[in-house]
Amino acid sequence: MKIELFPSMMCADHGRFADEIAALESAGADGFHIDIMDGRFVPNHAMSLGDLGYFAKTARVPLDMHFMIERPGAYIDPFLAPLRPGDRVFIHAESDPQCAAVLQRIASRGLIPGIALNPGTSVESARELLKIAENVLVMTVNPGRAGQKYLTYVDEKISSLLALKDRYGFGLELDGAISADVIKRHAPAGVKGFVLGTSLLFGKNEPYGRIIARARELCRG
Ligand code: S6P
Ligand code: MG
Repeated sequence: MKIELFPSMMCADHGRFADEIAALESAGADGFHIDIMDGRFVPNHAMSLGDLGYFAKTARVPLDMHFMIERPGAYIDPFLAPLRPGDRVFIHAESDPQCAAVLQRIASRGLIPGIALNPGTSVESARELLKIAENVLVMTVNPGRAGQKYLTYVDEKISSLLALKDRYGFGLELDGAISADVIKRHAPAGVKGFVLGTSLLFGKNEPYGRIIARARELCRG
């Protein structure tokens, strides 16, 4: 199975987005992971609506939008407006009492609806949403910051989701402290997408192309 690799652009050089986009696209990135935070759902802010507009205009690959905001049903619309058909949108299952309706609204705009699950959120509590989400983003760190440690207790949830993915028809993506070892363990089991941040891709003094090619190699062995 071909894996999909999404550089997390909150970890990129914010003063050189044009160069970063060009370098990562020619390195073979499958899309750009854009973290939107509201300072309430998580105690931090990451990328802005302006950044998102720039990526939507400039990137040739899909955007992989991760909304860590409270009540996306009330606040997400201005962020959906600049997106292109086929861009992927994740809202957190914990963030809105009407997640199903928000996912439906996302899909009605030609965007790909997905749910994100915090490390402390069970599969059971989000079971119905699995039927309408096309992708599930499993947080392997508590959301809000880059550079944290991988939470190994989430592995059990990843296994449970892998067992359900064909029945409900969703793809699995992991976000948080994704290293070569994490890809090597989870890709052969059926995890398709990986968000690459400081653990594997950024700040390594090595060309992005070489790192991305090596990550793909891990799954061929
Ligand atoms: C975290 C955010 C993530 C991070 C990513 C960074 O709240 O959702 O997308 O940007 O985890 O990667 P790393 O390797 O620094 O953890
Ligand atoms: Mg993220």
